[in-house]
Amino acid sequence: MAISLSCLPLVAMLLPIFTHLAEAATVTYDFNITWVLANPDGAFVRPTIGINNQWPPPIMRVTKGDTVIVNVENSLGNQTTTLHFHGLYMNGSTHMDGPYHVTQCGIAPGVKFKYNFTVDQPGTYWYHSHAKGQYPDGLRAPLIVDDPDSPFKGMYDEEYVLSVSDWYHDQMATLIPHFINRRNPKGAEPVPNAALLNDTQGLQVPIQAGKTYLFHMVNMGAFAGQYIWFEEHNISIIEVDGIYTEPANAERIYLTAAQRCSFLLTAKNDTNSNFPFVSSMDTTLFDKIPEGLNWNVSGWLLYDQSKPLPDAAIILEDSFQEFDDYTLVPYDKEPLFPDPDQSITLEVVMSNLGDGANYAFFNNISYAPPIVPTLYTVMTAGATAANTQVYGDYTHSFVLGKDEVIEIVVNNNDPGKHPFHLHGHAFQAVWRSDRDAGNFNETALVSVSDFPAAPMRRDTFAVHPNGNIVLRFKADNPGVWLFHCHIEWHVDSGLIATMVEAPLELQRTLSIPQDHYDSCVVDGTPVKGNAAGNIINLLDLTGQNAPPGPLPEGFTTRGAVALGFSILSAFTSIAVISWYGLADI
Ligand SMILES: *[C@@H]1O[C@H](CO)[C@@H](O)[C@H](O)[C@H]1NC(C)=O
Ligand SMILES: *[C@@H]1O[C@H](CO)[C@@H](O)[C@H](O)[C@H]1NC(C)=O
Ligand SMILES: *[C@@H]1O[C@H](CO)[C@@H](O)[C@H](O)[C@H]1NC(C)=O
Ligand SMILES: *[C@@H]1O[C@H](CO)[C@@H](O)[C@H](O)[C@H]1NC(C)=O
Ligand SMILES: *[C@@H]1O[C@H](CO)[C@@H](O)[C@H](O)[C@H]1NC(C)=O
Ligand SMILES: *[C@@H]1O[C@H](CO)[C@@H](O)[C@H](O)[C@H]1NC(C)=O
Ligand SMILES: *[C@@H]1O[C@H](CO)[C@@H](O)[C@H](O)[C@H]1NC(C)=O
Ligand SMILES: *[C@@H]1O[C@H](CO)[C@@H](O)[C@H](O)[C@H]1NC(C)=O
Ligand SMILES: *[C@@H]1O[C@H](CO)[C@@H](O)[C@H](O)[C@H]1NC(C)=O
Ligand SMILES: *[C@@H]1O[C@H](CO)[C@@H](O)[C@H](O)[C@H]1NC(C)=O
Ligand SMILES: [Cu+2]
Repeated sequence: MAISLSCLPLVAMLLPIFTHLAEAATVTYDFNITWVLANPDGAFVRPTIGINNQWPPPIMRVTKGDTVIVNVENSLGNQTTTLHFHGLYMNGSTHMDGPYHVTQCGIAPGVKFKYNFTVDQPGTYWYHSHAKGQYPDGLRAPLIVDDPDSPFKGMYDEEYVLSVSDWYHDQMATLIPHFINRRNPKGAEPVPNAALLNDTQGLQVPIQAGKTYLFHMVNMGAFAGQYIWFEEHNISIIEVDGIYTEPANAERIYLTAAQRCSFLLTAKNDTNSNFPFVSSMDTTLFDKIPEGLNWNVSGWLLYDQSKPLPDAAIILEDSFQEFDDYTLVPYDKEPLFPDPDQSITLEVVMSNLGDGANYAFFNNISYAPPIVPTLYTVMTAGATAANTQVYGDYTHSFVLGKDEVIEIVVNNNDPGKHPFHLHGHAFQAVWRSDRDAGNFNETALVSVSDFPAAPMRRDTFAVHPNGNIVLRFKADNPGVWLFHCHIEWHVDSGLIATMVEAPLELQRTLSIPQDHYDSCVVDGTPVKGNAAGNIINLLDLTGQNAPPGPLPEGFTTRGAVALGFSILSAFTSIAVISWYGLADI
């Protein structure tokens, strides 16, 4: 293990030089997932999930066309895990996508598990745990795919990877039960304790006068969107979420949790001073700003080590020209997909269930993970796999036909922003309303020409408070793909739907390696039958996992809270068990 790890940076550096000569390479990572102590904001030492006893975890760096092997060993001792490679299409390898009880079983403590996939797309991605709300505990890092054929080759001198995130002092295993709790009936999300740039604060980035730098930025936070600006330097956006764009000038960018962006930054021609840069958490997401919170983190473009490091200026909110990612144009100008074969409308609702806690719903469904991972139901349900019922009432599954054009309309009936992410695809972002626009109403548009001719594509796109978005994609990637809000709190409280794409084709084409099934044995997870594990009657969901029942008729939230205190105290632990209890001893 030590050998391949220490070789990796070297391999990564040499690869781009040889790509034109070499066949696509196989890049192997050995990831021993372990608890380590870390103190990235300088304020609090805490147990953090690292890799090979190090934190931050390593940046993965491969070249377009490479096959990637990630040998995972879970050495956490007390938590189950999985890894998701965010933004990679996993074309032909949906079983390597990672979400817990969707495409695999949990990787229990002591278990080894191999991810094996080919990367055929360039750009800026990240990998993170996709189990039990776990990644904010540290198990997340950038994943960069170098592109020998980039249209922007030659337009920059150096590259930097730069992550941004929020940071909590408490562990998710502590915070989630406080969040999903009858004592928090409005569902106020825990507010981060700090913001980090590259998993630290006060980062110094060496800059040489006159050079142009390509920055790969990733927001790998749990919750907060971030505004990022470099004092007295504009940037030129050239890629978002793996999709090249026509270069777009910006004074300041906004990245929601899970979004990425590459941009060019041209250095000044002199070294007279160093310049602060700032990442500032979007405090409109927070119910309440805790006393003393510093929601900013800054670093410096370091032109000259001997010169002072000035404090970041206090910038007035309206002094920036706002940049809107909906206006970006993809470099390849892929035209707007035609009218959809299937249109799915999802309304975002926050409401209380019978335990008095606050849950997130698409329409009337708050997600609960199935007993049998959805992909394994696809593989064992025969012709019934084309019937959404087999996936249960709480996975919120939609069956998509091969190569259909799919439209997803999200109507946000909530006063918060939500960044929506689709696995397995980059979608066309064909429409985004302003805040408070209410539901999408196609007939109220002047015509379809209100949609861009070549819409921006990305894999994570925010809907404004009480507004709406419309997304389109082509179902050309057989697999089981989640669609969910990427605020990890809302994943925990159920804001998830499941796209089951071309299930019968999957049955014919996919073969799942034995170690995946072996992990299920340790985890005690059945791998056959419907969402409830019924192999006799595939439409009988008796015993399926479910969120708590509805509020009793006539109870207001306030009433439910009082009721919760008196007689339903057991339910909170049931809700939490659906995220923790299955594998955490
Ligand atoms: C993984 O890490 C654990 C905990 O540090 C250690 O006991 C184990 O030997 C490591 N595994 C390998 C293969 O190095
Ligand atoms: C798991 O282990 C870590 C590291 O020792 C510890 O901080 C944490 O409290 C433990 N429990 C859970 C439920 O994660
Ligand atoms: C990865 O998958 C490919 C294609 O299925 C297979 O040929 C190869 O042997 C696998 N590699 C490893 C290390 O398992
Ligand atoms: C951020 O950290 C990574 C990993 O250590 C490093 O490769 C990269 O250069 C850093 N980025 C900047 C802008 O310093
Ligand atoms: C940045 O762009 C804005 C808007 O295009 C422009 O007004 C400003 O002068 C530019 N600033 C720099 C430092 O280039
Ligand atoms: C730096 O100097 C070069 C060559 O004179 C010029 O083309 C470029 O615009 C200058 N860059 C800046 C940021 O002023
Ligand atoms: C964070 O930065 C913004 C923009 O400069 C400023 O308005 C705000 O006061 C800063 N917040 C804190 C806590 O310093
Ligand atoms: C949601 O509503 C639909 C349509 O009214 C109904 O068929 C379904 O049973 C409901 N699901 C849940 C979980 O309440
Ligand atoms: C949609 O817009 C049309 C045209 O403005 C209007 O007549 C119709 O009532 C609207 N529908 C809804 C559901 O708001
Ligand atoms: C998946 O691969 C097929 C066959 O090469 C291709 O037609 C399709 O566009 C790919 N889908 C994605 C999402 O990359
Ligand atoms: Cu959300």
